[in-house]
Amino acid sequence: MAPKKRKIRVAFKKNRGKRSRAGHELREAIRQDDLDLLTSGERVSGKGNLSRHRTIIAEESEDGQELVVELDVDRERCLAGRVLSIVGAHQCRVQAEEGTVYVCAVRQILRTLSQDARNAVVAGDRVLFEPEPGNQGMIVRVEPRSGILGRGVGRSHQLLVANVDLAVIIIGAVEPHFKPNLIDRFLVSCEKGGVKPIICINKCDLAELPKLLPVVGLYSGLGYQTVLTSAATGFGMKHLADIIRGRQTVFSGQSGVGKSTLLNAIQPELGLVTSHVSLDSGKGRHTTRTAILKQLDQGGWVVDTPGIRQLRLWDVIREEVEGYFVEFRSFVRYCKFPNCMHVNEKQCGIRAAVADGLISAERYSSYQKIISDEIDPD
Ligand SMILES: Nc1nc2c(ncn2[C@@H]2O[C@H](COP(=O)(O)OP(=O)(O)OP(=O)(O)O)[C@@H](O)[C@H]2O)c(=O)[nH]1
Ligand SMILES: [Mg+2]
Ligand SMILES: [Zn+2]
Repeated sequence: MAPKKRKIRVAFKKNRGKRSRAGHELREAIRQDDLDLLTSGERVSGKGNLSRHRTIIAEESEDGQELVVELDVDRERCLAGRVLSIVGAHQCRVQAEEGTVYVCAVRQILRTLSQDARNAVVAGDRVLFEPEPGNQGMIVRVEPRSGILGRGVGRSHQLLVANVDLAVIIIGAVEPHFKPNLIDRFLVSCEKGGVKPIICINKCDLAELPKLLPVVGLYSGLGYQTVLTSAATGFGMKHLADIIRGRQTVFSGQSGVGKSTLLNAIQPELGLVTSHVSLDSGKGRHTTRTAILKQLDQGGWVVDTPGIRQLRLWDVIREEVEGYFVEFRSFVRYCKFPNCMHVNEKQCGIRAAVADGLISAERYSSYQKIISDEIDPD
């Protein structure tokens, strides 16, 4: 379905005081776009700080989550490009279609309209920008996104990457110790964001393969492709390279699992910085600090992301979580209550299936933690 176009009115603060708060108020103002706000022109509304309104044309994404503004964009002057990475608070590196990389600022109104200024532009975004001398530029439009990965941070939402079609969730065969709950959260997040997930167990040179079979069996049994690799020995690397060829991929997982090392092994010229896992804690050191998009010689591109400890799901309501646990689907029909949350209700098909070993106890435990918003400690 084509995105809906509609007019909305945006309130501009006369005096930009505290920025984050202002962004919130502006967003609220946008939500009130009922009919009486659909008149064009500027006027003084008498609403104190929120005093200037302008009518703009915006496209809304299908889920109503995003607004893409078409405000006096002079397409003749613009180049199309893709955001490679964010630099500092308000700038990003953008690669134009012909290959040149520009350092671009982001037009204020795009920051105002995004639900959180940090999400105005993310790695993977397709943008239009006005080039300026010295390979600089100004982003004036962000194209509607598909295939996103994001997470909750505090009370807001942080987009990690946009326009990916494949997420490789990397876990370590040894340290850092992998957390099944984190994998399950990634899987939910991918399903929600329209991204196909696969699981990659790296550092297989350090592990006894038979010990990994239960994890491989569990996830491949659920239909998630699972690959075993060692960036150190090259084991499984061709397979992984083949999987990401020609695709728009994001590598995600805990710090220290080898995301950057795997990409360097696939294409050494990428020269991504890597670092040892701390011997004391068995944790990575958060070597990769920001999401970086890289073109692959074999076709396609990949975004290397910073390791994350936890993944708080965003915009996922309790009732929809069961739908993201694929193996629950055939058992919910045995629940007595149609609104069963599968926690302590009587005659629950899911709990019966767990008791019978038909659903894995780890997966059920992940489900419970997700619906109670319980995050594993580091
Ligand atoms: N033995 C072994 N070590 C590996 C392998 N892959 C990565 N490493 C090592 O693991 C450490 C962490 O690798 P990185 O690539 O920096 O990990 P990362 O996932 O990018 O970590 P962040 O950028 O912090 O998120 C480095 O010392 C790598 O050499 C592997 O397959 N086997
Ligand atoms: Mg890294
Ligand atoms: Zn139930």
